[in-house]
Amino acid sequence: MRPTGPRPDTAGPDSGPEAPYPAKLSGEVIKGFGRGSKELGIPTANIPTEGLPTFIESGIYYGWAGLKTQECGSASDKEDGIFPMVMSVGWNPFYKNEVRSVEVHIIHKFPQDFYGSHMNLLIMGYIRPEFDYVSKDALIEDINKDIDIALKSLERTPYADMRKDSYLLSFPEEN
Ligand code: ADP
Ligand code: RBF
Ligand code: MG
Repeated sequence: MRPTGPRPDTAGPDSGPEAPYPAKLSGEVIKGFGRGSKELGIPTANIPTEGLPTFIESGIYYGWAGLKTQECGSASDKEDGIFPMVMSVGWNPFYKNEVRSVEVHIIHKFPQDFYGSHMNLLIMGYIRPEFDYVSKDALIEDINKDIDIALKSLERTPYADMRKDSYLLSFPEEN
């Protein structure tokens, strides 16, 4: 169960990410459990667990995500396809999953789904381990706090600067 008490406002050192972060991960968005993360207001783009660096243990992470704007439908002039994200890696103890999953909630409102899109991730730091919860509301409350922590953490200059990393918008060649 999640320990009680207040949570910090940011995660990781203010001076900038320390090894092994920033860590790169990419994959194609696949169908998840269809459990309705969306209905909770927290859709998660799932990617295959293959290719996950071995040092990424189960837990909650934050960072930057890069998508093709024409595929996620966010092609306004201001938007370049790079968004803040929170990522859950593990077994979802609250749901007692039998397979490990990697799911990314992108902190942005999209007009359409983007299953099949290639997603590039720069994992900037670790927030917390996975917990079991007394209720769905308690889980949602913690996810919303993860989102606040991610946004506040990414505002810090060394973290904000990495938004410009060309890796985020490098996509495989189309044939
Ligand atoms: P699934 O169980 O298939 O993963 P979800 O209910 O978690 O279904 O919804 C995830 C899908 O919603 C993603 O694959 C993506 O296409 C879409 N989506 C829309 N907005 C977002 C967002 N802000 N973050 C992540 N995925 C989103
Ligand atoms: N599931 C858990 O069982 N325990 C967790 O601590 C947990 N934390 C999460 C944190 C974030 C930022 C996200 C995006 C998901 C988390 N999940 C967790 C996964 C959640 O159960 C999953 O997205 C569900 O499918 C929501 O319906
Ligand atoms: Mg999902």
